Amino acid sequence: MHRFFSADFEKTFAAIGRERLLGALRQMLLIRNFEQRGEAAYQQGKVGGFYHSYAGQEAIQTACIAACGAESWYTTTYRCHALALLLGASPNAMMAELFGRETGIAKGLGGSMHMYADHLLGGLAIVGGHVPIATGAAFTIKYLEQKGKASFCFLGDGAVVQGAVHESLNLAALWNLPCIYVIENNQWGMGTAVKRAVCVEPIGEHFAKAYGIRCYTLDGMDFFNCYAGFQAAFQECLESSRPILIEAVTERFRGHSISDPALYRTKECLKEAMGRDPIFLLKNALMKKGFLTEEAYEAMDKEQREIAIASMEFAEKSPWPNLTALEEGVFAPKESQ
Ligand SMILES: Cc1ncc(C[n+]2csc(CCOP(=O)(O)OP(=O)(O)O)c2C)c(N)n1
Repeated sequence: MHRFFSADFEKTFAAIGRERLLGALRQMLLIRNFEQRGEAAYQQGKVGGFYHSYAGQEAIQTACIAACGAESWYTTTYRCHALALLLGASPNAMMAELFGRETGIAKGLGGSMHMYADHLLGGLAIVGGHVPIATGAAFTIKYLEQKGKASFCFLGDGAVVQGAVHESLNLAALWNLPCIYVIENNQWGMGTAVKRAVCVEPIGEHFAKAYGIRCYTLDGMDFFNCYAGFQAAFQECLESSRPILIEAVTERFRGHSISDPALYRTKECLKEAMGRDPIFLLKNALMKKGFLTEEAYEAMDKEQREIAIASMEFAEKSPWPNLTALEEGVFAPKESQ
């Protein structure tokens, strides 16, 4: 059983305030609309490579940035569209990246799994492989004695049994590094249920205990629980300069990637998860408090949908990279003669 971080809803609500809550809802709607349009473009054959949607998980990273700011270092997996948007990447450049165009965030050469932004070290596709990078960023913060910063590392439940993850946790605990590891437990690693892949449950609590660090377990569908948990964890990390493990329990609404019909998950299971859609939970909380009307919500959703549609038009009109760009940014020592 997961024991969620206990936070006072009223206090959290009041502390964040109306404008920032509406801002968070707007960001979550941008992420959802961007993912829906990106997937549609993929279905039309306009996007190559893989595509992993963040739909369903929006509350976690949105709350993290809202509570902890954008000055820390961030690292995540191939499911990286949301974090890039939240850290300020332009929807136009991101859609152009999906379309493989020169105006894309990685000049059209990286694609869906390699989005970047200020303070976002990647968009990295090797499962667990990005965790040592985040640990290195935490080392830098400590070495340079930078204040008010931590290194946030998002990883999936499927990554937690990788060796690199455990070496990272051990070193971070041993060297007191300000690293916050966030396991986004969306119940599945591709088509494998977490219970069939990881020998202990809850993952966060058990693993944190093994490395002598603190764990926060968050309800990943609830923006308020995530906000309060991230805020407390960040504060604790800065004060103690100790790593922290967070497990955010969530559910992805789409298959692992776009080509996965997710036949391993029953319709009832998905329906139940979608009944706790993080966007609707936040919307309903705001409406209950009289901060939002149905009309205002519709207008906000439309505005974000239009941003996503405009990004597709921008991408479509953008030029393809020059073929010679294929050799740019590639490190290859010259063969000795
Ligand atoms: C080292 C390595 N092994 C296998 C893969 C293939 N792979 C890609 S995603 C994935 C599942 C990861 O699941 P999880 O960590 O739970 O993240 P989620 O996709 O659920 O966000 C696997 C096995 C890979 N990319 N890297």
